[in-house]
Amino acid sequence: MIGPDIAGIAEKLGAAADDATAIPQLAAETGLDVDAAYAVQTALVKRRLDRGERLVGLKMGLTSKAKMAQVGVDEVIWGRLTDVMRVPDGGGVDVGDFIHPRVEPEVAFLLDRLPDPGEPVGSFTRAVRAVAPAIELIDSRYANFTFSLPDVIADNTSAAAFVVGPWSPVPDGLDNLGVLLEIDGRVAQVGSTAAILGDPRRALDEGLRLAGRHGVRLRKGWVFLAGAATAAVPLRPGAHVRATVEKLGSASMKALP
Ligand code: OOG
Ligand code: MG
Repeated sequence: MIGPDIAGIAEKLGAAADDATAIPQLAAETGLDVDAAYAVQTALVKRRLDRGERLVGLKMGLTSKAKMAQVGVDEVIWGRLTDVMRVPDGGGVDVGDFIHPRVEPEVAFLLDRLPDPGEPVGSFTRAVRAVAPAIELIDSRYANFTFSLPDVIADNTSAAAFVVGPWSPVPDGLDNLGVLLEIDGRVAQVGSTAAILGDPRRALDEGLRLAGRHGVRLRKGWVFLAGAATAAVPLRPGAHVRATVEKLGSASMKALP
């Protein structure tokens, strides 16, 4: 049997992102399963690397019930971050560069000494040098921000841009910190880091395990996004966005008018 056209699907998704134009879902029609979807993601990210982008991190998706419920997919997923996706703290994006961007509050880890493939994290403070509040801008390439599990995996888990706030040393507890997403100074989402797999440190175990299954090794110096604690909110032109995590401070960005 001839399998799905991995390169062709990656090209469609890449062009949709480049042109900021939504496409129909394609997993059902092309017979894409989860493994083939990660192969598409690899090809899609390679397309970026081939034009000079650098891998700078890994992001987890759907690590909270709020996110799973919002998109109707209930499996933890992971995707890749490149340097071009990074927006400086306080920086701006143009909504026109995206299809239907949403923002969500995240916790970022700065990776340090990681275990060998297949080994558990062991000491979190050895594996993670610092933590920071962060904002992820997600932008599904599928019409109506609607997708199946293999669809969203193939689409690099909707990754589009991210902002990392100031790094702090790892605090004693990360498992029950208040999380706030503000738009133009008004509270848009409230949550707790406990929503992230019970403790965001678990997201790193999951990331190592799930990415390791596909032969992907996390690297020292990479940024790791543990997944949003709350649902995501549409990003409108001119909006000022701030994500605050108790004890860690805030990350912010704005959308150009
Ligand atoms: C998929 C990406 C999910 C998160 O933090 O849960 C994600 C999506 O919601 O489009 O990044
Ligand atoms: Mg996210």
